[in-house]
Amino acid sequence: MLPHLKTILSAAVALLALSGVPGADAAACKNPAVRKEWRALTKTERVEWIDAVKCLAQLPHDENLTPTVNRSISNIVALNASGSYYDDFVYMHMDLNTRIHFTGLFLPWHRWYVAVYENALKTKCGFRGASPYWDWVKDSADVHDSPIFDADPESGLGGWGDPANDFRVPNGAFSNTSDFHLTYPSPHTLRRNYTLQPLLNFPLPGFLTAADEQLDGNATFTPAERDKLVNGFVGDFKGFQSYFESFNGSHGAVHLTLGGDLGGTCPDDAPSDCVGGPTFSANEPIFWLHHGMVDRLWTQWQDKHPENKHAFFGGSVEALENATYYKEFPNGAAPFFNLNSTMPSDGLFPQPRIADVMSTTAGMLCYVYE
Ligand SMILES: [Cu+2]
Repeated sequence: MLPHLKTILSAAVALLALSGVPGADAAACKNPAVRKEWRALTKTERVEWIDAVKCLAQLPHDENLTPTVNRSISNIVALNASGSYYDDFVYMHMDLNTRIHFTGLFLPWHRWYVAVYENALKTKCGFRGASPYWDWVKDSADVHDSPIFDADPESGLGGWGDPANDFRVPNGAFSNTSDFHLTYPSPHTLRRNYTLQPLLNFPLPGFLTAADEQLDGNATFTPAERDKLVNGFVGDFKGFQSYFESFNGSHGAVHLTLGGDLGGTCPDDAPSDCVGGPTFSANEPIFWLHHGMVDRLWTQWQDKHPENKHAFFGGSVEALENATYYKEFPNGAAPFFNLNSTMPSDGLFPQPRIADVMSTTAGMLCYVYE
């Protein structure tokens, strides 16, 4: 126990010294930031977050961004130095796609990613709030008409895309006539394509049952499904992550129900070698709210049982070659990670260790969810 605590503390001190990642009070975490649900924010608070996101999208590319995955593996377009700092965040996720999904890094890396993004909003764009989340469980009965899809040009996330215009979002603060422009995989504006049954004709054979393929996306994030996730899998990190991240689980279903950028579909006018998938999903500002919710459910699971708090297990190599292999290693095959393993940050940030983000109120982090 003691050496473990000691390494967490020394890592926190080292990280603060290096670049002051999240939370000014992180060393002690006496006053955690409170992350709120989008609908609990005042209109002014929504405008502040939106303005900061759009500010990041006006800042220049950071030359420190250094892709680490060979493009024959990542299947992504080349880095585009004319993109914005927001695009750099997207590109890091594109580059690292095969290392941070269906591996043990999924939960800790995305927790870290939302935290460093939130910190960039603060340090580069004057944001003073906390990263919001979208509690999609509240909308499981009717995602299409959720009030989060608000057309207000200053405080709204915008509605559904126009099918006659490549599902480009026509209203809200990130509309196709706003100054929110995206670079990857090719220059375009934000797209959203409501998809009721996102698993129809699923491309990987044997991964899903015929019944799964018929699922309505929202059936995966009902209150009952959330309770099953948060209350179950006691001490079983692999089981928890793989239920959450599986193709018929809530994490992916939210991505695919919103379609467009969050669903990882290529723009109509992208080059013909564009490969869809999870890579450029962070183009969608709702990505940060969605992954806030994913992180929130992980914190709820961690708090549910003492055996969950520090539970961690996962491999470093995606096991997606076939369904049998995937079922054995849904969160990655060997070599396996441990809490001291570092996570990739593509030159934009110091590399965190998994242990640094196992708690949201210790190590390098200092926040709680409302
Ligand atoms: Cu991701």
